[in-house]
Amino acid sequence: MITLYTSTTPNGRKISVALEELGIDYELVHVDLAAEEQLKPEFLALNPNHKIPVLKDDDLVIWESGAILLHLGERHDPEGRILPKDPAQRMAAIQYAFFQTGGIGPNLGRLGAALRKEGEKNQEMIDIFSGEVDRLLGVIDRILEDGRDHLAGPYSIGDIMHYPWLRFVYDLKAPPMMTRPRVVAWMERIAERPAVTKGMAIPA
Ligand SMILES: N[C@@H](CCC(=O)N[C@@H](CS)C(=O)NCC(=O)O)C(=O)O
Repeated sequence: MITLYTSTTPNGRKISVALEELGIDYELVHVDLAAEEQLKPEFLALNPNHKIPVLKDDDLVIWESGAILLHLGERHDPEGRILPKDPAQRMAAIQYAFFQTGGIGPNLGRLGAALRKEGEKNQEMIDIFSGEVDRLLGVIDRILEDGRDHLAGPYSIGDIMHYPWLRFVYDLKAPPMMTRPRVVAWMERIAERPAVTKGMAIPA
């Protein structure tokens, strides 16, 4: 039995997108972050880092979205729908998943926090993080330059890690993305997948 502890945020949606792609039945627990449910002892017992997503797969409890996706790929993906079977593509998928956790994830996260900050904004922080997001989108553009459809070749956890975060940039029609048609086309290819539409709406 799989249980996903999640919320209406990009890190949580990585996992609902993957579960929908794999067609796995799962129970959903909506953790209300605004009400600080992640700080309650029951949740801290699952993840001492007090963050969603957390996945319970029978007796196994996993936190960190990249680790959860890797687990789903290893245990629940016989056809290689999110974790390719070809060894080189598989390692590329893992590489791009790690690339997101150290790249787009923290930089876009901190940019969002700097922009949402009440009162006087810290322009230096905004410039640093927006500059890094722009640079990272340039890296993705360069990766897609050889005509591949997805980061690792076939669709994979590498794309799933990036999509929910970059969806903000796409929806805002922000220039760092819109000036890169290859990146826009990649986002739109991912968006066309029915499992992405479904997973991005979870939890409602
Ligand atoms: N590196 C973590 C980041 C998870 C994360 O930042 N979760 C946020 C929501 S998107 C959260 O639960 N924040 C609540 C808190 O920090 O108390 C992952 O990839 O799973």
